[in-house]
Amino acid sequence: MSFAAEVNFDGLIGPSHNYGGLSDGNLASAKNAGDVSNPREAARQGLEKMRLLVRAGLVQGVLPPLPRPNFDLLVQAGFGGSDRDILAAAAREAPQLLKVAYSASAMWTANAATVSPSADTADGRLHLTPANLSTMLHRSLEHPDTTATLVSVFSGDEHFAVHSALPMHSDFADEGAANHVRLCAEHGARGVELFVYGREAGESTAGFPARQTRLASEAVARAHGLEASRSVFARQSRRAIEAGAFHNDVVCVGARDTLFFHEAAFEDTAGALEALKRASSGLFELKPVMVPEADVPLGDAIRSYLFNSQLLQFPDEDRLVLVAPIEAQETASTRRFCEGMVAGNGPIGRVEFVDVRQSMRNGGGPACLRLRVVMTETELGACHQGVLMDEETIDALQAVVARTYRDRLSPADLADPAFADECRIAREELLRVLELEELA
Ligand code: SUG
Repeated sequence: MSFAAEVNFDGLIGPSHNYGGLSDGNLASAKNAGDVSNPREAARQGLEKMRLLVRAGLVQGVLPPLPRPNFDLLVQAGFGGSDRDILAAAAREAPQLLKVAYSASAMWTANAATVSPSADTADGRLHLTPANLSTMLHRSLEHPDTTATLVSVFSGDEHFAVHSALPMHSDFADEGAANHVRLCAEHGARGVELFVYGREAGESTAGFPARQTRLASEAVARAHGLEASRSVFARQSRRAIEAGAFHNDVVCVGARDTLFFHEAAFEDTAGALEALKRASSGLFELKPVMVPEADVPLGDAIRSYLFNSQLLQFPDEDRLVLVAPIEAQETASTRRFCEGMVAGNGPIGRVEFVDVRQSMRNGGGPACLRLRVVMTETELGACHQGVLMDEETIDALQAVVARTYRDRLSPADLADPAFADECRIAREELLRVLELEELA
């Protein structure tokens, strides 16, 4: 087994962060639709969360925002002429589409891709499959640019395999790592990969959409060359989806040998745990931490986003640290649960609360904002170095954000033609800091 680090690649929140109300089944997105957002503050909060991990001695990466507005969408929708003509006509005739074209949703990099570390794959390479995000129109626009970013960051066939997104059809609906958990003894050791899906291909469900199919999860596992005996496919409970858990990571997070989840997360909890125990035999002993409904009602879990936390091994601590949204401290049941949990002798020894409220108001907590990539030292040395964060680079990005981002953005402001130029200039400056000008 070679040494490996878990690198969190956070999405750098883009200048067009706004409350579009675009995600059916995402309660926060619906509740805050039309509100005024603060992109500058959103990006600041995200960068300070990254700083916390850098200071803790973890390896932290960043993925830049995608180009917005997405003119391709507007042209495909029949708008033509100059950029200004296109924006003016879209604002007049299709304001909903303009919101879609401006969405900064790529900030939630847990949905950028599914990642299998080289310790798990047949060819010994690190595999990434960009998620097609086919269920939501605004998110379905992400994967071509996300793929380009991943190819730039993880370049070189010797170590990395960046696959194409799955076919754009609802049978292959894929939301990436938000429905995927990797468990292991040590990051560098062979692990078990848990894929959580909400429906079968071809199955139609009433109510809120199930954004991941079993077929999509299986296709990713196959492409990554995972061992069948070390892969588990479990169905997310319909009840969780109907309560607003549009991704499994709203009710479940895992790290190392620990799976922290709500009682209502899976359709068949006993079956899922049994399968995980079987898959991990000989590798590690699974430590499930199930939160009962009686302690934390599902509604509180989803409102507070307790489970949408980062579960991390800090270098100087014996037990895992849960980096949770501040809303989980402000919600009585989840705060009480956390207090009891850390006072006990389970695998989670501390909870650190962070303020990512701007993202939370669109349904994105600390876990949504990061893509976990377990990397060996060689892989770390082979990837693009400009995206690996230290405090100076975070300062440099903060300076760009402070200078180029608006601190007030309402959906009506998207009609301002000057805003498109602002977004382009801000992104170009960020790309310069990250030495990724090729993506401009
Ligand atoms: O896909 N919100 C995102 C939130 C994604 C959270 N990610 C994870 N759970 N991993 C979504 O629903 C809202 C955009 C808007 O309404 O403007 C949005 O896309």
